[in-house]
Amino acid sequence: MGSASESINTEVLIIGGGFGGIYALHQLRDKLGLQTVLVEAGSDFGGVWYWNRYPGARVDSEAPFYQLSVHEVWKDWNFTQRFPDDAELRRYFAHADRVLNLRKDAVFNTVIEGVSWADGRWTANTTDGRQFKCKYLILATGSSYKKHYPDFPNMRSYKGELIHAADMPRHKELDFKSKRVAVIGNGSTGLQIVQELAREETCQLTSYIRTPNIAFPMDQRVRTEEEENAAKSFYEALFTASKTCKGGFPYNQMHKSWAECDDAERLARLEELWNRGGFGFLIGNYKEMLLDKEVNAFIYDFWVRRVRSRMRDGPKRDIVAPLKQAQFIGTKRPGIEHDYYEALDRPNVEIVNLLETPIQTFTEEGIDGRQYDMVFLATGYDALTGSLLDLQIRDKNGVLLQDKWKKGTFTWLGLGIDGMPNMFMVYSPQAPTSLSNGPPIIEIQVDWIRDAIEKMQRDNIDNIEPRFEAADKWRQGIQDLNNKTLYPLANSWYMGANVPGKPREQLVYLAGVDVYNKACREALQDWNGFEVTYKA
Ligand code: NA7
Repeated sequence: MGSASESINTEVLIIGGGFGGIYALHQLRDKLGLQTVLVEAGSDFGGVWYWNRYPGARVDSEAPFYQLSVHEVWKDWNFTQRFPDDAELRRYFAHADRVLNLRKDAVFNTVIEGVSWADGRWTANTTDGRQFKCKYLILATGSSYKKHYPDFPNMRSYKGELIHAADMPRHKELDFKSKRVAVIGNGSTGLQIVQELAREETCQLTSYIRTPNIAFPMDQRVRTEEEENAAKSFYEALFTASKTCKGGFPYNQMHKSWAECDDAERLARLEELWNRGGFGFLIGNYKEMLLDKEVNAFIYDFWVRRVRSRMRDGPKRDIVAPLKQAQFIGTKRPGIEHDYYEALDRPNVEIVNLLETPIQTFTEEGIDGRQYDMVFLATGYDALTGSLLDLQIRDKNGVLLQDKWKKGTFTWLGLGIDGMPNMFMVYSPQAPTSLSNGPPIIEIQVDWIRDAIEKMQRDNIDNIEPRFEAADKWRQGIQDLNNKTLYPLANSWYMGANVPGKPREQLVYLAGVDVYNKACREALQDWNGFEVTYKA
């Protein structure tokens, strides 16, 4: 649907076609019966899985928890790997689209730029001159949409293939045989690219590393159809547990504190978590890990010994797994790896330690005198807030969001912004978002939005709008809790520290999915923190 120069009126406009957008479309259209339109910049659904097609791309959150809890969707869908790859996730989105009949209300290849509110309606302009008008606006623009391109000198003079990992060519296969490839960055993305490309022995790979990734083992394995079908009997319990625990995954909890255990018990528990693989090592670990430097050092020591035992090349080992702890484990987003450390160890892989030799300049042929056929920028995103600011959205007084948030991010419950009536965010800053599991936290937020709109309609309410005082308090609560943890000590994107000029603040709600859900639900009871306007 949709063609140039038209203006589309709808009750609900959703921006973004990832998990947040499709779940919101399903809930608001199919459960509330509202006229709903979803716009998406890409040519299909999938969100990050539409854009991320780099070699080795794979989700770090495991099946079966990384999916929507919508029965019609999960009953006939089986993931084939514990950590599905990008192509399988796109097939999942296509399945959800078919089952829920989503596409008929979606407009693809549509980038919104310029959003404003007047006379009780939002207007969203597209970059190609179209217009959407709505009463309820839902921003499901994702945490990792706006790509971060560091300002490396002369980068644009490079004549080879310069590819941000989220911008892989979609219509041609890249051939890595006998190619000289540089990968800059080793967050989750750089790790996966290096891990994958290192397998191609004729590919000469150079990994540029500034902060080593403290990655945890994946323990990847095939999920058979029998296993999936057997697990389906318990899916609902698992989905519910994901929403009622702290971390968004139904992992076992550590029932003893660090102080209650001796070293032998601590090591045994670490070993157990390590061997199971996945985020359990972070989420099911001692909570003191992210609170106490000594506990963190103990766990780092456990980590570094395991990782070093997998590498033979001494200098490489000292760069990626130094015996002397240089960062607190878990305070930057850990990668989840399969054979990353073995990959780095291979003779076709070289590491440039950017702490010792930072990039001086790109040239036409490569970087600092080295020649490359391809350079991957695995340099991340202007995470959590970048995609919202890019909308060029103004509040009811005409103030741009970037001006409102110049000194810091202010939301009420991570769901709304003062001065922006009937506007709701999904997978947003100041919610558990990146320290949780995507689908359950998205469902918690969208279910809230659905219930809020239903209550508005039932109670004859025209507009709800967060109060700034509530947002200010919400932000302060997040920063206060953050200051009791080790998170502020890392230059992470959780802290907004990866993008020059971005305010340094904790962007993720840290108290847990369970507490977050409770706070949101309480506010819904009496509209606490909202200005409410009833219909005349
Ligand atoms: P991340 O996690 O932001 O990682 C970006 C990487 O790029 C990281 O290693 C950075 O090093 C490096 N980087 C960024 N800017 C520079 C400059 N200027 N110089 C050198 N190195 C740089 O992004 P990902 O795409 O890996 O992951 C994003 C999320 O997607 C991930 O967390 C999951 O949620 C999925 P640094 O650590 O800043 O020293």
